[in-house]
Amino acid sequence: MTNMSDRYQLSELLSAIQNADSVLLFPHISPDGDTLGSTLALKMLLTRLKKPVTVVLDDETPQTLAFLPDIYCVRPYAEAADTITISEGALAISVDVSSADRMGRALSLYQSIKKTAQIDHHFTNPGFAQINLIDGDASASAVLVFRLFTALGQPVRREEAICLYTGLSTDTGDFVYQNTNAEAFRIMEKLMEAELPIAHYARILFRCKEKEHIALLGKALPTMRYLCGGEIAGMRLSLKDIMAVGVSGQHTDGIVDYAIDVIGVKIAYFARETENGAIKVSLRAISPYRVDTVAEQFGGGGHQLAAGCTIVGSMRQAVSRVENALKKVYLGGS
Ligand SMILES: [Mn+2]
Repeated sequence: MTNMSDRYQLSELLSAIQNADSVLLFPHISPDGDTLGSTLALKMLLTRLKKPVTVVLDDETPQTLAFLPDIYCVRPYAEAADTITISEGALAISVDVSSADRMGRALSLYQSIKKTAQIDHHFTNPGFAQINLIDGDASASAVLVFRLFTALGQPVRREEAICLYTGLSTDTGDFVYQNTNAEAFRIMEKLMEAELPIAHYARILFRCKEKEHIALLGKALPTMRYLCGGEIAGMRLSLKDIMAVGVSGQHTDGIVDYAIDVIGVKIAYFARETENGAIKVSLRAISPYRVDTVAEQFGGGGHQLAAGCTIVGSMRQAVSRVENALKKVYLGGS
C-alpha cells in the first residue's frame, strides 16, 4: 500500500517532464472524453515546452470525439509499435488509466520505457507508475492536467480549453454528478476566460443524438415496465428491433437513463440482445441503492450507481434473472 505522498508526486513529475527528451502519452482503451481530452491538452502543453510528443492508443478513437483538436495525432498501437524509436531520455505518461491493463497491448510499450509516470483520478488506482499523480478527489483527470498548466506557469489557450472542458464535463455528466466540486468550477472559470465556445461544445457533447439512436429509443420506450410499485423500471431491445433500424448496438448508449430518470424510479435496467445472442444489461441506481453488486453477480462490474453485465440465454430468462436480483437489492437483500 502506498501512502498519500507516493500517490501525488507533483514535483517529481515536473522534473521528469523538464528532463525528458521526448514524451509518450497513453490514454486508456474504450477511450472516453476525459482520457482523450486530458491527453490532448497535455500533448499541447508539452509541445509548447518543446518536447516531442507521441500519443499511443490500442483502440480506435470514437466518432463522437472526432471534434477534439489534434485528435489526428493519436496513433494506433498496431502501427506505432513498429515505427516508434524510443529516445534515451524518453518519459511515458499514462492518462486516466485506472489500472495498467487498461492500456491494452500498448502496456508493453509503456513498460519498455525507462521512466514511467501516470496522471489519474480513480481511487482504486494501485499506483503502478514510478511517478504517480493520483487524486481520487479530482472530478476528472483533466483537473490534474490543468494543475500541471498552473504549476508550469502556462496559461490555458482556446484549443486546450476545449480539450480540458471535454474531460471535465463528460466525467461529471455535464456538472451534475456527485464528483462535481468547487475546483471543477474554478477551472471552468479559467477555461471560459480562454474563450471556450461552451454552447457549441456542450451541444455536441450532451444534446446532439444520432438518428439511429432516436430510432432505437423509439423502439425501446414502449417496452418500459415498472416493478415494485414503480420504483424499479426496465426496457429491452431484441436483436430484431435493432436490425430493423439497421444499426449495431453501440447506438443504445444512454437509453437506460430514460428508465432511471422516471420520477419515483430508484433502480433501472436496459437489456439488449447482441449479435451473438447474449443479453447485454446496463444498470442504474439512485443512492443509497447500488447495482454494482448485481452486475458482479452476473460476471460484470462497474460503479455503485452505474454498472453492466452480459448474460448468456434468452431475453426472457435474462430479464427475469436481472429483475429478481434487482428486487432483492430494492428489498435490502443484497
Ligand atoms: Mn476520468
